[in-house]
Amino acid sequence: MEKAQYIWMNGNLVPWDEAKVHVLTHTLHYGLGAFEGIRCYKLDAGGSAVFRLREHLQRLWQSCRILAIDCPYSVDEMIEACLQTIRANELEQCYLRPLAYVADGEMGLAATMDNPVRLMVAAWPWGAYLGQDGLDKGIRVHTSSFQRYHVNTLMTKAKACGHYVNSILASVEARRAGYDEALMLDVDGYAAEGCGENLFIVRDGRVKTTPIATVLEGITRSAVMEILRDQGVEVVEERYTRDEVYIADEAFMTGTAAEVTPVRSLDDRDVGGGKPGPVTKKLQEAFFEIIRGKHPAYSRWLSRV
Ligand code: PPE
Repeated sequence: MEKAQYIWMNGNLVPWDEAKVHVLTHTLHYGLGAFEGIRCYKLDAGGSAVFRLREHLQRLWQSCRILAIDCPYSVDEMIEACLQTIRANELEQCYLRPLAYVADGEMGLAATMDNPVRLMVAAWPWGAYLGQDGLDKGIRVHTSSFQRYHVNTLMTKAKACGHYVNSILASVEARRAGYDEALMLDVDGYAAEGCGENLFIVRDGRVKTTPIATVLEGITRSAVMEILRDQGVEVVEERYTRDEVYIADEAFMTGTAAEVTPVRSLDDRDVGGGKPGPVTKKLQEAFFEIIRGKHPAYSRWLSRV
């Protein structure tokens, strides 16, 4: 990864290589902590803006609530910390990673009730998550042998560190098998989401995405739903099966890191002729214009740095 100069740690800007924690950091052992992924984009008119900054930090705050840990900063303070991190590193375009973690003190499971909760924010340049080729031509996806967790095993509304063990197992399995990404099914066998992306399909001009019960309530997902509706496209939140993806006209994944990435096949069956379809392409185009500040109607999603 491309290093930046500073990392924000509990109110201080620390040189990148010195941003360290103790090996007995509670979150490192048990995975109870929460994070966000946020993107800052260069605007066509000059300057930079963060995409849906407040929504991301609200979700971080809510993740802490779900995990029953006290977020050490308010949403407004975390917004300021993110902006400060970008400015200090003089980055025009970057990925931001705030993380709330339970620090050291006591060990044992219930120590989350007593140990201090701390916050760090890192920023670094991060290109196309699933490759530029993936963005342009679409990615090859396979159905994972790992399931998304039951809603009462780990809670899907929290973007919690430990949840990502499930995602990593699926992601590594997919890449070892020669695919770009995995589709994870929920415990009932319906299509849920990618390892780090929400999933959409298009059939007969109608767009369908998984209801939020079993998946992360993606901030890109909600933006995309709004853009599509503004384009006059019908969008529904309904469960669907893997074979409905096989016969869909188009499919695409959304996420902060993945942005809007077309899916060109699932389990070696071409989706929509094996190339990005018209609904996906039009959406992608609008999305990349919006984040560059070309559409005043969506300027409320952009926070100037
Ligand atoms: N589902 C999952 C499981 C997920 O991790 C993400 C984001 C999404 C959906 C999309 O959410 P949103 O970013 O709010 O639209 N995944 C983050 C982590 C990626 C990583 O590899 O790290 C991200 O995209 O930043």
